[in-house]
Amino acid sequence: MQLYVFPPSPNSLRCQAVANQAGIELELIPVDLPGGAQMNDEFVALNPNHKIPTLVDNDFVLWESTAIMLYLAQKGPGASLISEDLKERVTVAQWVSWTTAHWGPACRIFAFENLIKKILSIGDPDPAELARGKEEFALFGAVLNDHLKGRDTLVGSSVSLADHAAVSWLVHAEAAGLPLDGYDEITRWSGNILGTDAWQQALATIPGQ
Ligand SMILES: N[C@@H](CCC(=O)N[C@@H](CS)C(=O)NCC(=O)O)C(=O)O
Repeated sequence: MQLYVFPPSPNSLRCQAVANQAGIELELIPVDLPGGAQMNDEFVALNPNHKIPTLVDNDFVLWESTAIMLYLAQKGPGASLISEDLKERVTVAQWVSWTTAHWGPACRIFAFENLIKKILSIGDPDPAELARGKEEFALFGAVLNDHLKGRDTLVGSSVSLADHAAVSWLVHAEAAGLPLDGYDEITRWSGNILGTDAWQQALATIPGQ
């Protein structure tokens, strides 16, 4: 299986972490996003949204990181990442959806303003956007922090797609300037999840790591 990635992207890394936990070896194909390689005809034919990650499994093509995680979680020879318990399964879906709808967008404001703008040399952080980010982060960070009290994982007792999805936004927490002071439960949990072999192997694929 080939996974088209932009190595530092949280959306790529979460898929890689799931593949590692599921025991799937992926061939990683880097796509030069700053150079515009995602607009090449060959790539757009795979993903008309021109976005990574994109998975190719022989003649099957899949895009959207949450769908790719779900596929990899059920395809691997390793322990299944999908709980047999219906309520656990839908609660995982709840946290994955929440990450897509709320947590990711809140974190992305900081990543864009403090990190991506610098990398692409497209101007200084916009204080109004950072203020909006702080409001969003306060709202959704509190939800995550409160839920994690007394827990090591978001759902059940093993690391699930919920943890992989939500933690991916914390990979660049320091460089993005995420306002994590006081969110001790998030810091504890993310340190543990990002310290797992599955995440360490994924993070090792970022050039310069
Ligand atoms: N909802 C998508 C988001 C994917 C996404 O935003 N990918 C970005 C990099 S993190 C991208 O490929 N951007 C290139 C472009 O939009 O041209 C997913 O979860 O896979």
